Amino acid sequence: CQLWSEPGSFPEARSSGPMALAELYTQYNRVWIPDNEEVWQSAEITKNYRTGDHVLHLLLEDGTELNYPVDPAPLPPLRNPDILVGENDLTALSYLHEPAVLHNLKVRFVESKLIYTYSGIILVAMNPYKQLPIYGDAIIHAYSGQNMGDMDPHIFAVAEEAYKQMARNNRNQSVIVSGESGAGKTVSAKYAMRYFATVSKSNSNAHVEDKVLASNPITEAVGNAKTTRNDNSSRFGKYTEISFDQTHQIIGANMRTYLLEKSRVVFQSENERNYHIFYQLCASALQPEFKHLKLGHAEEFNYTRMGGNTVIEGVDDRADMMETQKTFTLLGLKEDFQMDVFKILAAILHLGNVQMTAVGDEKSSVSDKHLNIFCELLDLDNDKVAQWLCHRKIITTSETVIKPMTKLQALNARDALAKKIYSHLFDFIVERINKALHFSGKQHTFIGVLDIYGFETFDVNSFEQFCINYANEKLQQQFNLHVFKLEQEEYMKEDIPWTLIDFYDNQPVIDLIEAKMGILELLDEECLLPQGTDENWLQKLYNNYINKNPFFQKPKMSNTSFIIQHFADKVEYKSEGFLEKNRDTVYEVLIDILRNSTFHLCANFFQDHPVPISPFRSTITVKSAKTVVKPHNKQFRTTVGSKFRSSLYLLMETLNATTPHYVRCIKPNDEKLPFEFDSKRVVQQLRACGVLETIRISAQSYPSRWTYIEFFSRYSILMTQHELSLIDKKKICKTVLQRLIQDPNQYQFGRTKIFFRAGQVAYLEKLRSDKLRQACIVIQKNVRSWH
Ligand code: AOV
Ligand code: MG
Repeated sequence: CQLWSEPGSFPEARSSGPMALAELYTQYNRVWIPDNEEVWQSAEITKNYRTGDHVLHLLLEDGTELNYPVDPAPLPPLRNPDILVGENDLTALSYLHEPAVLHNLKVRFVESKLIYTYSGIILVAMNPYKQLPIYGDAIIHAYSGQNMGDMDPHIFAVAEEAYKQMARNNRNQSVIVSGESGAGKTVSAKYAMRYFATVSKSNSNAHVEDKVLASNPITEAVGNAKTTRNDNSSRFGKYTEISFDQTHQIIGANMRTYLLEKSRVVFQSENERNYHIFYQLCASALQPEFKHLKLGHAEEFNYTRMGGNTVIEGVDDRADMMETQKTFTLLGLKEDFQMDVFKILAAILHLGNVQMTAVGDEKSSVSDKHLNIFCELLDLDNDKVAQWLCHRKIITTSETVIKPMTKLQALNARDALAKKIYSHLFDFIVERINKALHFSGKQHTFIGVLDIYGFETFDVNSFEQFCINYANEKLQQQFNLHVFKLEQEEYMKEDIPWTLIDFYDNQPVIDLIEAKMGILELLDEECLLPQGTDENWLQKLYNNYINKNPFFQKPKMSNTSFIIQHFADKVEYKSEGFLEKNRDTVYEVLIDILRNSTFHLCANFFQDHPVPISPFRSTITVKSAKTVVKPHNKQFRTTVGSKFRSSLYLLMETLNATTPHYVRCIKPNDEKLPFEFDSKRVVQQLRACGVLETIRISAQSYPSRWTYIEFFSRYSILMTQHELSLIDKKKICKTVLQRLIQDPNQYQFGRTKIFFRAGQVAYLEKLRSDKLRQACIVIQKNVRSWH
């Protein structure tokens, strides 16, 4: 099955059958031809095409005439009749292909300022980059209780559909939001959550909806950051399950997070920032309650100033800090608990400022005021930390050796420690929010909202992109299978014989990544070898897959990368750093020191079985943590890749047990300009996020579905007097259609609807307009003869 990813290509199966094709290339009909700037441009046919002609005679919109070569090249895609343009459901288009979809979205977005469009079961959401007055409570109430098809497409319509189906079928639902960075996933997910909170306000459990919504600003403070693509980019995936009781009122929520981008804690590219919370804290450094953290301006810390710009236009970090504190309080997290969190964050910033000094080529040393503050904040022994930041312990079967580290190694050890502490803090905060949203009653059903990172491809792609794209492969498969199942159900409902649809199954790519002897397993194996290297691992990949797996390639010009043919695009990954990122190890001795801290929160991060601390209590009793015996810590054995694989597996299991609703966000331009439509960028995303793939599945089956009544009223002009005299209208439709379209494979008669293959409705439209034109000519002639 061919992927529809090359620009300008479109398999014929997606337009009409060959019979209808040639017949439709007649004068005045319009086609789409590839265009360098706009991806596709419209052109009118100036001369009827006959099978065997080598060119198609076209007139471009700027008045240029063009002989467009076609044989053996395929005929260009046909443009839909104008009656279909601007449709709020893309699958209502008769010609289902890329230019049709693109044009329709553009007309709606640019001319009508409509950001939402359906594509079958998907809601396509274009980011307007402008506040629109379409999200108020009045609009929520307008959508509440309505049917999806009766209202304009909207995120609230999708939310309503999920809510209604949950209530009607007593079944769990999911709203799955995807799209590339900056496309509007987080905003959409929040609107969906607000919808649920508003329509299901509970009377008894005060503020529970407020608490559920409050989880967003907190996770954004610790998990979002400014990137070059998005000032508020989520650097983790999130699935929030909102729980409802029997009366469909919210009773609580629970959230699961996926793979936080840890590297950001210690490194930010130019013009990017670390996590928002650090800047919020620095902006509050002079407040009396934060004085003991010994912080200052974000410019003073390595971990916050690296991107070169510590402020975001339009963002007030100090005000946001007050908001963060307020939200923590709303969630019931007391002030001294909050202060513990801030202490850890401050400690990380001080750790980042710890300078190492090279002692000769082999050794390094450290003594620094920031190290003192770090140790003071986390209650650690200064000398021990200084010693183990610059040395490591190597345990062999016969002996234990203490080896000095070079300055670079010591800096890496410092950064690894900072990342580890932060990721524990992140998990801990999520856990506490979950506790705050926990409920005592019985959950009847839930609606899950998934806001995950979209498919990514950069100039240089590493382990992070590999994981993100793997997650997207899994989601795409979940989606394909679902669409396929729905089609099947619709056919059964309409008593239509089941025709096999050839749909794109990405299982082979998923196998390449996660199956036995797949990329992840080979990576884990290499990580276990003491002498394992990125190069050796890559060599194993080459040996195993080159010329054996069609989804794996070696780039021609590189020996350090590999290419995967993802469903959305080919991506080249650089192997450097995969092992280290997958292992994610910190020197065990440093961990031991932290584990034995008397600062309970910090010590608990590193226990296998943490001692419970109540965030709701205002005093924390400190049991001597020194007595804790070091357990065998399995956590350091599980690799990041295998953990991610298991979490995705669980996510898929959850999603599959719910009724899914899909939202695909599109970023219309890279400049964040309001209502600006960059066709190239939009097409790229439509290809990557599966919108075109659904269209393709639709196009291969019966994309157009008309009820008998609809068909009768629109096409009665094509019916003969004799046909119209029959009583049974359904029978008339059948007779007429059999006469008009000879190939019985182009349509199916269902119980209530007629199902058409792609292009057939356009063909009927052409017959209809020809007939109307003839009728006009006859009328004109008659009028003339009267004069
Ligand atoms: P993302 O979640 O998809 O990116 P966001 O939801 O953070 O993207 O959206 C990025 C920005 O686009 C927002 O901060 C808003 O300024 C704007 N925006 C998005 N949707 C709307 C809307 N419906 N109305 C008005 N403005 C909007 V990422 O998390 O980076 O993958 O990682
Ligand atoms: Mg986001």
